[in-house]
This record gives sequence, C-alpha cells and structure tokens, in this order.
Amino acid sequence: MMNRGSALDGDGAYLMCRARPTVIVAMAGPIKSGKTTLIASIHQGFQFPPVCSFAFKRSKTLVGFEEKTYASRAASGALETKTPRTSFAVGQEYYHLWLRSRAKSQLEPQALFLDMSGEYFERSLDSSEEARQLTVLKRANFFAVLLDGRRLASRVTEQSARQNSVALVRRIIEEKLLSAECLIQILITKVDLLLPEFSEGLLAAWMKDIDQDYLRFKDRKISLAGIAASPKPGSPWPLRFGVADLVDTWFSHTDFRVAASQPVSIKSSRLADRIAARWLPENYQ
Ligand SMILES: Nc1nc2c(ncn2[C@@H]2O[C@H](COP(=O)(O)OP(=O)(O)O)[C@@H](O)[C@H]2O)c(=O)[nH]1
Ligand SMILES: [Mg+2]
Repeated sequence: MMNRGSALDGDGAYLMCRARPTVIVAMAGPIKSGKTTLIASIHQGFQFPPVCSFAFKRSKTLVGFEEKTYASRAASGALETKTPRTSFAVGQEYYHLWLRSRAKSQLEPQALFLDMSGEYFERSLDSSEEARQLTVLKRANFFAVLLDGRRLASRVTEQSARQNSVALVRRIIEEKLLSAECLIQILITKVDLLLPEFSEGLLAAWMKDIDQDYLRFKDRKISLAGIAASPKPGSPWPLRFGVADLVDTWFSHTDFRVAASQPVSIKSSRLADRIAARWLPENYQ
C-alpha cells in the first residue's frame, strides 16, 4: 500500500506517524466544498517553488496526489475542473508530505492530511452516535472546516452553508472530538467565486462577518482564512491563493508531539475505530 504511493489507509498513516514528528491536519466539509482540491494544490504548490518557507522533500502518497489532480489537469480549459470524489467506502484518506526548511533550521516536518469524504462527514453530523466514531480526530493538530465560497456567494445558500459549518463545529466541540490543543480553522474556499474582483479588503470584510458566527464558542480558539486552491480560468485571483500561508501556519507549529490523553475505549469494529486504535494504540484500550 505504501510502496504504490497511493493514499494511505489507517495502517499506513500509523506507520508514518511512528517514523517522525508529524503535524496532522484534518479537513472536513460538505461534499464539493473543496477538500480534495486543497490537498492536491498543496502538493502542486511544492512543484512550483517557492510557495513558502519549506521545500518539498518527499511524499509517500505521490501517486495518491497525482490521482487526485489528474482529472483537474485533463479538464484544464474547462470552465470548472473536477477532482475525483473521495470514496465513501474508505471514508477517510490520509495524504503524506515531508518537507525541508528553506531556512537554516534543520527542521524536516512531516504532515498527514486527513480528507474525510463528504458522505462520511454528513452521516456523522446526523447523529451523535456516528460523530463519536470519529475518535481519530483526537490526534489532529488542526481541524479545518471548509466553508464553500460558492455557496456563500448566493443568498439562497449562504445561510444554510454558514449554519452547517457552525453545526459541525458545535458537534465537534460538544462531543469532545478534538484535543484541547487542536486549532479549529474555518477555511472559506473558492473565494474567486465569492468575489469576482480580486480584493483582499472585501475578503477581510467577509471573514470579519463570518467570524461573528463563532463568537459563541468562547472556550475555543478558532481562526479564519480565505483560499482559492483552484480559481476558475481567467479569474483575477492567483492560483492557490492563501494556500502557502496555510501551509506555513501548519508547519510552523512547533509542538509536533501528541498531547498525552486519556486512553479512549473502543466499543465497535467500525473503520474509524480500527484506524484510531492502529494509529496510536497507547491512546486506546
Ligand atoms: N472556482 C473554484 N472552484 C474550486 C476551487 N476549489 C475547488 N473547486 C471546485 O469545487 C468542486 C469540488 O471540489 P472538491 O475538491 O472535489 O471538493 P470535495 O468534495 O470537498 O473534496 C470541484 O469542481 C473543484 O474544481 C476554487 O478555489 N475555485
Ligand atoms: Mg473529495
């Protein structure tokens, strides 16, 4: 599985974590909110340096990244590119990236990106029981909630998109799915569709407005960012807008170690539980 370089399953991800300090970024959001495109664009970014203070070193999941980006390349020129739908059977896929610092530091951080399929996410949103199965999230350093800029752009869909994101964050907090150190990030995706003109000022105004939705979560640090991982052709927004800054945020994270947590008991043989147990057995019983 790892030799082929495809997306990692739980076992592969577990082995990678064991190998060296790792930052883990979990991405969740409705179907088509832009999760897979973002993960693919992170990898593409490192093929066209410099994107940030880190350079590409290696990826155990190159083929996985290539598979994700193939469809978008094949469709280049089309008004809207397509990335393959993350499979429901897998539910969660992991992508690996190993970087070296451009600065003098010898830091060679490694990242695992967790791409939760839209179906998996929505199913877990529907029931506390399912949400509790997402125990693997306890290990994440960042939990990115993708808020689709395309849906924000229309009055018809704006409110439901905002409410769904808030509902996910509330559920995640209520069910204590994250460690206390995990930073929640609200990522407004496809800002090129939200704002036809390139304007970081207008984007900042949107973020300030969206930020109000999250003031209710007083005990939790929640940050906002806007990205355009794959702006439509002809858009004034630059390719991978905001992505390098995000990567810098994730990789500047100094504490790559897992916070010691109470062992979680596994009550079922569900995929997510098995992944969690294989990943950090000392955290589960
Ligand atoms: N215009 C625009 N479209 C995007 C952007 N990011 C993703 N998309 C499109 O949104 C659709 C859904 O993206 P995808 O990454 O597959 O979403 P996922 O289901 O959350 O993994 C695809 O057609 C993408 O091409 C962006 O920054 N700008
Ligand atoms: Mg996807």
